[in-house]
Amino acid sequence: MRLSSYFLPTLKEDPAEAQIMSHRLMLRAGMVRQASAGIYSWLPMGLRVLRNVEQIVREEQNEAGCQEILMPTIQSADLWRESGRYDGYGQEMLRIVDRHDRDMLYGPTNEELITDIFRNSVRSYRDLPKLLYHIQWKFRDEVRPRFGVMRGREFLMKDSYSFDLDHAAARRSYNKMFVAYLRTYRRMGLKAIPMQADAGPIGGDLSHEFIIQADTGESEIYCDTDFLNFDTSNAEYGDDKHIKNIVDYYTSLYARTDEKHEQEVFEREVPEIRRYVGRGIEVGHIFYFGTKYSEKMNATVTGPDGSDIVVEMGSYGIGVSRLVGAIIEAYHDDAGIVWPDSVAPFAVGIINLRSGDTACDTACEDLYAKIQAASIDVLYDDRDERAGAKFADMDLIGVPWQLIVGPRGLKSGIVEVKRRATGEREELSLEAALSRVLS
Ligand code: 5CA
Repeated sequence: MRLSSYFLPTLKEDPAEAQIMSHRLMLRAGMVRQASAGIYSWLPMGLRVLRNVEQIVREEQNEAGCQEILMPTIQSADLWRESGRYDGYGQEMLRIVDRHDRDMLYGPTNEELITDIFRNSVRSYRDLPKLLYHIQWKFRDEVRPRFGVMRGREFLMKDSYSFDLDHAAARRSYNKMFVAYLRTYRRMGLKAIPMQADAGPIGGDLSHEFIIQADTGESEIYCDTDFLNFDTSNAEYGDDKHIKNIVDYYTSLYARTDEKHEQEVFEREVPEIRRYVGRGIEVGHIFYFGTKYSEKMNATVTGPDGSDIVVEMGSYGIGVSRLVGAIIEAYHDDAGIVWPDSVAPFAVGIINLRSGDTACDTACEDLYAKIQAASIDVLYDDRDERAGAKFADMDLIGVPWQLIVGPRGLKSGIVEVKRRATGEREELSLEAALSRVLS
């Protein structure tokens, strides 16, 4: 992509309405624009990152044996009346009446709809277990939408649903998703700590939130400091026992959100110097709620002896759009965003220090063509701008590798390669610079 024709409306000044860094940077880097309170349009740069995050989530769900579907955003109120949640959900639900006077709603979550799909299509215990997910926009009319995409009203969520024959099998599905979550966040360069959490309006008695420690986070957290530095590199799949061991390990230390916090247990289990009380961002939430929906909605399968068995369910959410903000909270510096390679909107940026100069233009065009030919996303700053402005913009948008091409270096066949994360610079030949960013 050539920056001269790219739709990238960056801002020089910090927007007044943004209270936290990720929100400021998303606006300044031209990633999103607010459409109305808590509702955002994603511009090209923002959408690239959103899609990258979404793709990691998708790959890890697929790897866990979860199958992708796509349910609509608009649902019928009747299903929610069956589960008993239509009235209970309160003002957070956006209720809509269609032209035939039918009550509809913009889905805040999909337990009812997926249970309906299941009960109409699955008959036998032999078809279990089933794990299904979709990545779809949700709407929750939050009282206080804030911090940009962190607490939006419309937001992108990955939600999975498991169907099992009994409690033990449902627990296996829960454990598998637990490991999938550790792997998913790891790929984004994040440490998301699983914490015992309240199940709220989704229900059930077993639930974990995955939380990234951040002073600007909205969740109040209490945990063992050993957890803040934990390493999830051994969170891998294996047989059921192996997976259970991993879950046991990552839940062995005290880690709870405020609703589940018990000061007395905290003090008993965690030595004083290791007691962390702070804040975090909830990037995922998983629930086991057994037969809460399947019983009311009559989702049963025929068991081995011919009797009807009410299926056991769980649901598993990841805040895809929130993650974009959360990653920026974790990865930024004074100059702007510092994208981890796995989610970066472009892998490489080329800065032409003197657009219009034949040697610079030729070298940049050559690098640009070769990087594109290697199927690597590259952003070429070919604008007629001052070098300082180009450096500032490339740092602001956080592209991980920068190739800086100027007339002086080119005289001796050299370009500069800068790593955004460390600020390290190397002077290399064009060939060596290419192989550095392509490797
Ligand atoms: N049905 C269940 C799991 S599939 C569910 O809805 N869970 S949830 O309510 O915890 O939401 C899942 C995730 O969506 C949360 O962990 C959070 O990361 C994200 N999320 C929730 N509300 C918002 C919001 N208002 N703005 C942005 N992300 C949100």
